[in-house]
Amino acid sequence: MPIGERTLIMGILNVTPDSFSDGGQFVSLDAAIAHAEQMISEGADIIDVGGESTRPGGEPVSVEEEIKRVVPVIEALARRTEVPISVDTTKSEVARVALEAGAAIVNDISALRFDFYVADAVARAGAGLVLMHSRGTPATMHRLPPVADIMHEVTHSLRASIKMAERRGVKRESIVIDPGIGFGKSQEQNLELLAKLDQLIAAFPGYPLLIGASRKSFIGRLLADETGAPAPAQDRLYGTLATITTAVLHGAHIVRVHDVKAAVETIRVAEAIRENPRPI
Ligand code: 9MG
Repeated sequence: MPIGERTLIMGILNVTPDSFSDGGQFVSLDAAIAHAEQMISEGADIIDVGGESTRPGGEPVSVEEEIKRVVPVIEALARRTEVPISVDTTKSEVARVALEAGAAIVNDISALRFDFYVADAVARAGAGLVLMHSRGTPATMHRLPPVADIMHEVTHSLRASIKMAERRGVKRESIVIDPGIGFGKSQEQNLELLAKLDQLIAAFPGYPLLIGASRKSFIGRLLADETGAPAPAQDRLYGTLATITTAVLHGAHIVRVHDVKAAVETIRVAEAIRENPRPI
């Protein structure tokens, strides 16, 4: 993939009945394929297929159920498109079957904490691996007390995950890191991570960085109405575009988004500003 030449876009395809911002919309195979094709036509570079909700409070699903949700979608997409498909899973059995079905990347929101055999499946397939920082599990992360120093926590934890991945045979150039915006972080810590992305990138030379802030709750809280009620997920697009601009200006390599067309346009403008030969 042309990592570093331009900011790549990972389009989100949730095939879950309960995802936080588009739950249930793309559960049928036809609807999922149509949505993926729409995102590809708008400029998605990767399609991320997830069969288990990772929203705060989300309940786990069985290996069998997750495979039943993601594999038919991955098989159908792999037949139709050259665009790389990633599978959003923390389970080695799901990763293995998804890679056989045509996925090229595993997006692990536990960064191997839940099941380090994910790394073996990735290494065997010569696939890519996204290591995302998180704390606890999706069911518990919103109840955890915040850590004192989030930059230290994310850096330390991702270093351990990278070491584990490489020890189990994943090539250094196949790994992407991700600070996991919204996963076991306080409101201030989500903002701090975004504001200090350049420091995070500098701490991991040679590892591309992915940011996923699309429609997340911290944006809803920033855009709360006069009663204090957070903005609903469908009203978080402009807030999301601010996070994409920030990510591009700080040098992120990949953004994970729901709204591909809006992200493409935002990235074009932000990159032009970043590449301006005459900075003010
Ligand atoms: C599955 N998923 C939900 N949020 C995510 C994020 O921020 N990054 C990655 N890599 N995956 C995510």
